[in-house]
Amino acid sequence: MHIFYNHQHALHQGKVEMFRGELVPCFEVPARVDHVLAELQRRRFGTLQAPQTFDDAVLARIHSPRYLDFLQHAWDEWVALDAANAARDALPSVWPVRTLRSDVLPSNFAARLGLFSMDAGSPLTSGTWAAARAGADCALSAASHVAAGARSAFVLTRPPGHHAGADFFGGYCFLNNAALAAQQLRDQGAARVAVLDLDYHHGNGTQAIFYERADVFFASIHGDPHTEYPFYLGYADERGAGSGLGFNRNLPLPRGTDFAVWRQALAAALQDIQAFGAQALVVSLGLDTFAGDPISGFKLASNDYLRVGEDLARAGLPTVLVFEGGYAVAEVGVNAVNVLQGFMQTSKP
Ligand code: OKP
Ligand code: ZN
Repeated sequence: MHIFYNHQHALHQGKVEMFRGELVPCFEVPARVDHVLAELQRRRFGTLQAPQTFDDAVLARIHSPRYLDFLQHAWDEWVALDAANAARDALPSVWPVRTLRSDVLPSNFAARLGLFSMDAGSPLTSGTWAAARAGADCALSAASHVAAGARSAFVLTRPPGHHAGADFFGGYCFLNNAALAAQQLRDQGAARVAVLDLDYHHGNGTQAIFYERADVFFASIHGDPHTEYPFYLGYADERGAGSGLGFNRNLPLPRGTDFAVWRQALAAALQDIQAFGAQALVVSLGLDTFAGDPISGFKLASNDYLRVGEDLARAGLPTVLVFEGGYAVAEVGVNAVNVLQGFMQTSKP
């Protein structure tokens, strides 16, 4: 399996996120990807592949031009406010909720930071744009590789992507790598593409991006948003809208769910994807379903990830796997590579 590794990932290195009235150290740290890379090398698994570079026009297939423009220049604007900001992360603190306008683009930087974001837990740093941009190139390259006939590819990148919408960041995500990969598969000839989101947190960004489309089916298994982030999306009654009605499937599960129950949800999601007639599959591969995850509530064990990979391979579709969450840093490498190993062993002829 070709691995599209984002060599620039560590340029994004948040210091703090807002939690219960305090700034606490970030959970989403560079070491996460370092552990996956080390485990790939330890097992001599896969071949590292340099990504191609795509122009911003390809990103604009998913993200709005005004958001891309904001993200690209945000750090310089932040430092221009106060030279001392160079040593601080930029975190939003004001948002245009119901009754407030989001069509007007204020000139005030804090106002735009809030307009283009959904929480105060996703620090924007000096290298955020460079890291996210290089990650998007990895996702697009992996999709092109699979569109050209490869059975599978893995996108090893951070920051993650599935919470990022067409025009906002949040949940540690800035550019939606899985959505970009799905769109690239469409643009390179797959008539119907499925995105399967296995991260513990609902992929609100990906769902929203494709909600009114019948050509991209979105399925997600995640912690019940009544109690789990992102709270405001991911309920079972969200089935798509307009021509996208029937092309969205959410499978929320309570905190404490174990692998036996989670695996039944996986079977249901894969069944929907087959019934849809997907020609290619993008997996948002979060490993925060692991029992030891510090911010999540499912109970999967490391060995269960081998079975996850096997189940995914049995779907028989050309597959792009995209790294998302997973915050049990010491175990995330073993868990991620277990999925890939299970997948490869089962997809071999
Ligand atoms: C990103 B991904 C923890 C608060 C959690 C946001 C979680 C984002 C998860 N103190 N806030 O889906 O893994
Ligand atoms: Zn997550």
